[in-house]
Amino acid sequence: MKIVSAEFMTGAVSSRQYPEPEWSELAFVGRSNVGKSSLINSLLNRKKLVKTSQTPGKTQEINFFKVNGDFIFADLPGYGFAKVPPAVQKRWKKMIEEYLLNRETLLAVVFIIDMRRNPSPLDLDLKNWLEACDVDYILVGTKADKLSQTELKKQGRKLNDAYFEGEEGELLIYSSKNGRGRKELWSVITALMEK
Ligand SMILES: Nc1nc2c(ncn2[C@@H]2O[C@H](COP(=O)(O)OP(=O)(O)OP(=O)(O)O)[C@@H](O)[C@H]2O)c(=O)[nH]1
Ligand SMILES: [Mg+2]
Repeated sequence: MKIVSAEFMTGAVSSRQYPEPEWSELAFVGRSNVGKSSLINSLLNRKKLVKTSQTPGKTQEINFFKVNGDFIFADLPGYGFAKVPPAVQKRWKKMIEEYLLNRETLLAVVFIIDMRRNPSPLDLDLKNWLEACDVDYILVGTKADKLSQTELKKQGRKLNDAYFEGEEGELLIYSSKNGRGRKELWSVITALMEK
């Protein structure tokens, strides 16, 4: 996909603040600090369109970006960061669920996990929840640049087993640092958009 334009639209904490439902939308979801905002920047070839941070819990609202004047990327706050007070965690969870359940223009979720981490209960909960609610998702394992080829193979197998055992589906390996998987992810996204 050639990126002609990418711009920030608005941030929202409740559905009243979402942009008008006029364009197809993809949402980027995953644990706090997993690399959601970096992945959006990498897909859009922008270094700083979306703020990234080494401090988990940076993205605290849903941020909407218009791409090529034609569709929307929504960057969701990360879940599961232990240092966020329980009340805030609860509010975020509500915010994410409200969005995923009600956003009528949502095409699919880009569900991001860390290639280096073993399958976590929180992530598997999200997977089951997405499936129960009938939300389509693409599972992406990011930060692949931090592993050797051998380790990647092993982790890839482990994660695929945990997430897709006996089912259709495959983890897409990604790195926002070196662009690995970018082409593959775009082709999955464009196929979804043309459906
Ligand atoms: N090496 C490497 N580092 C990455 C990659 N993706 C993200 N990072 C780093 O991971 C940290 C977190 O990245 P963010 O993109 O801010 O993560 P996030 O999921 O948006 O975080 P929250 O908004 O806090 O939930 C930053 O220090 C990034 O530079 C990657 O593919 N490779
Ligand atoms: Mg972020």
